[in-house]
Amino acid sequence: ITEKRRASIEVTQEVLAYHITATEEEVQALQEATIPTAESLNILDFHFSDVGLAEELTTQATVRMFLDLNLVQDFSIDYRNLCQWVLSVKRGYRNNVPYHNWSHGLSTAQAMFSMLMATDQFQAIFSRLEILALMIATLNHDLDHRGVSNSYIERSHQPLAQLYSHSSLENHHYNFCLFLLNNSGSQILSGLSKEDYRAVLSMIKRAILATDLTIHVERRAEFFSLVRKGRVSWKTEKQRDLLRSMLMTASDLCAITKPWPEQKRIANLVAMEFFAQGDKEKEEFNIKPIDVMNRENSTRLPHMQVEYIDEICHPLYKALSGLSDSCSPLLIGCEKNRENWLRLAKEG
Ligand code: 5BB
Ligand code: ZN
Repeated sequence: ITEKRRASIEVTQEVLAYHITATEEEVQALQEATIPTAESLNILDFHFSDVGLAEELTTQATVRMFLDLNLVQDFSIDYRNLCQWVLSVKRGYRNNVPYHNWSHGLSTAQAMFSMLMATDQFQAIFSRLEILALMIATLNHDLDHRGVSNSYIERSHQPLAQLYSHSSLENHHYNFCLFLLNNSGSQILSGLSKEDYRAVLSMIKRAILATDLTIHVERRAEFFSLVRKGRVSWKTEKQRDLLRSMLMTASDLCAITKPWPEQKRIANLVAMEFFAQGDKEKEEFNIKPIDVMNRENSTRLPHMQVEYIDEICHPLYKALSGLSDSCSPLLIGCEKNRENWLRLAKEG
């Protein structure tokens, strides 16, 4: 290892730890706060939105999910470490990114929480360790997102693209997640046996990598066919891994299931992020961006949302509802939004 390389690793780690570590006052405030109930935070509701939720309540809501799923008790999670870890995860998201920010991390974890709490079914299928993995994975799945796609990262020859041949971003989100779990004062997994620790990390990694939409589209057919057959036992690790992956994407894409005003608001944030990438592509590579990222196509947004629903969202929520009735509000929300986007697309 060269001196230059050592300097780079050492400085980078120090600076990152500095930026993601919450102040003592922040940690203490969260640790001493009376955490509101799930009902009062509305986190059991599939229609949850963090609009108008005070910043402190977003971290408190996260702590509430870990408490109500009994994760703090079952895995002897040190409460102070949990508070510092949650504050670090929040800091790990970039707030200058319109869509892939802390709000999206929180809403993805909340969607997972509401699915797990809506029925005994998932909690009967999954072990305690799997539930822990799913909650950590959803909350962390887009850490340090820069608002650009894997394809952009590859084409701009960023260091991240040289490290991984595919899913560059998702690999980075997982690495960032691992960094936070190991950071001094936020080691929420220190109560686990060596064996459980290795198992939970491996599940978190697979769950975060599963949020790459390209991977989802490759794997979903197997899930759809299992659900169609019915009466799956979910006993084999392969089946369980597939179900965990599908629940990750269902949580990730939950914006499409929200009440219309919220869906419209979030779609506009996604469009802002896509168009900003398109602008950068025009400027840096002097190319015409793909349709979804080309600002000149902004009037086609309703049409693109209908396509997005038909190709990606609807099949997934349909299959999930087939598996568990408790997920049908997600499907209904998605269908209502399709009608609204279709109406706008026709109005032109
Ligand atoms: C999605 C996959 N992508 C590589 C090409 C475009 N498609 S799409 O045709 O299904 C599409 C999805 C087109 C437009 C879209 O939004 C226009 C505002 C969307 C879309 N995607 N709409 C949404 O409301 C949401 Br939420 C999403 C998911 C965004 C996360 C995907 C990030 C991957 C980076 C490219
Ligand atoms: Zn996401």
